[in-house]
Amino acid sequence: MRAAPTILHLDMDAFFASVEQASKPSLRGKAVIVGGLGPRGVVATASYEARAFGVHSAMPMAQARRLAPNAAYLVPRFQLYRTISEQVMGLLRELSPLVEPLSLDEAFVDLEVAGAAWDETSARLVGGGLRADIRRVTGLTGSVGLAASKMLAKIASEQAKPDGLVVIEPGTERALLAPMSVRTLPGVGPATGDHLRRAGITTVGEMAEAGEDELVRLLGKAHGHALYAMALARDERSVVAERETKSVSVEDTYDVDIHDRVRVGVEVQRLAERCVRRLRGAGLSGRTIVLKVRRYDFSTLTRSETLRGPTDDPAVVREAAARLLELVDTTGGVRLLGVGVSGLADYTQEDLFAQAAGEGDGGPGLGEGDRDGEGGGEGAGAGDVGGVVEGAVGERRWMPGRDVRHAVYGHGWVQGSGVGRVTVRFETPGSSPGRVRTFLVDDPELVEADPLPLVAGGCGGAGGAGAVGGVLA
Ligand code: TTP
Ligand code: MG
Ligand code: MG
Repeated sequence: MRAAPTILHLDMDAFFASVEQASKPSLRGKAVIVGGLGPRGVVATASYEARAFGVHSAMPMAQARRLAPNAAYLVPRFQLYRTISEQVMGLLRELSPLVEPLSLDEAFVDLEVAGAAWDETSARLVGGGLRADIRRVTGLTGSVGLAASKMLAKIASEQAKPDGLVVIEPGTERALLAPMSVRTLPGVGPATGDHLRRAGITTVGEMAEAGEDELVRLLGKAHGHALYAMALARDERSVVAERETKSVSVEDTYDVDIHDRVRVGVEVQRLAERCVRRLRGAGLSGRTIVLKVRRYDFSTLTRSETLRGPTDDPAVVREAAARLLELVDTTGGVRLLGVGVSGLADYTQEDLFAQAAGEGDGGPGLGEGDRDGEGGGEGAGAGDVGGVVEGAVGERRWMPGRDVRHAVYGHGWVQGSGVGRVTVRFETPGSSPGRVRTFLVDDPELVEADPLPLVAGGCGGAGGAGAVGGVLA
């Protein structure tokens, strides 16, 4: 392992929610929750203000609404997140050719390879400069971890959150890891974590003490060996520059073959959920769902199903995986299960509208989120957003959070809609918090618009459309 903390890990703070707060001045400092707003929707992320209520990623939206009823609930604007992600990744590539993106908001950078940093002092300078550049170019904050390995750099950025920088000095890694939960280590998921806990091992220090033989006995040869090295802070994985992702998949090997068909079904559902989380984390969707099953005798088979269009809907992937499982004989036991999605696509505007429309069907009752009259005086500025217009055939749907333009009032965003009305808050990234006005949903003066760049003069408009001028108050 190298002697200097020259592996950098960057992760943007509350990424989707921070973009929404930067776009919408009235939401700054407020609880903001981004995700699917339909009946089966889940939270993509929550602003730090919303996390104080216990809301977090992957939580069912209905539960979030109970915990934080006054938060702003918004649908994601992937196109804009992707544009900002590209700006951030561009800044990382200015530091080094070795940049390994892990998702839209996260990447490893090897600072040593291009001579950007060689010791702690130079690494700190680069990390601090990067954070300043990210703020200047995107208006957002990201947290930076610096260490001598990928594992520790990622732990460091987690410790730095939000809006910070942490360096783990080489030589201090083991002492730092010792009291941490085994779940901190890459490769220790809930199942392995439970397994270790039943053996009385809950911290990394206890893992190291247990010794390699014991871990191999508990977890199998490959896994036990690898995790023992991680527990000793030995992580030699190098930063691998971006490759084109062909598929996203997750799999689990079971220490004891699973015979119970119900349990196999539950595991497949769990893997489908995890796979979708990873897919969404990378800002992707995909058309082909793949199920992989390795049986007790090591025979391995895959079954796949191709959908009409790309999806990143956990329910759709779960259902497809369940159908595929029906095609597989699992008597005799299962050693490994995997769920993958291939045929990857970037989100397109069309997908999002299709998704939004789908979420409206059978969604919140008519009138939810309706707000009569103007709500400009309300402190939180984030009251009853949510709700989808479900009026007459052909009526337009206005999803909370989407950009709109009004012929008279300019650029704004949909705050809520229902019973034939839509409320719009007129503000832009550079303006002060704006006023809310209510219109009929079919008001001809109101049209959908592209997002505006977060930073004046930036090139951040999504879809290459950029800013349409003349709306900055
Ligand atoms: P994260 O980096 O995991 O989370 P975050 O940036 O929102 O917050 P933190 O400050 O803790 O890093 O994920 C990046 C984005 O990916 C997140 O803003 C939304 C999306 N995402 C999902 O859509 N679903 C998920 O389950 C997770 C974890 C993230
Ligand atoms: Mg993040
Ligand atoms: Mg992340």
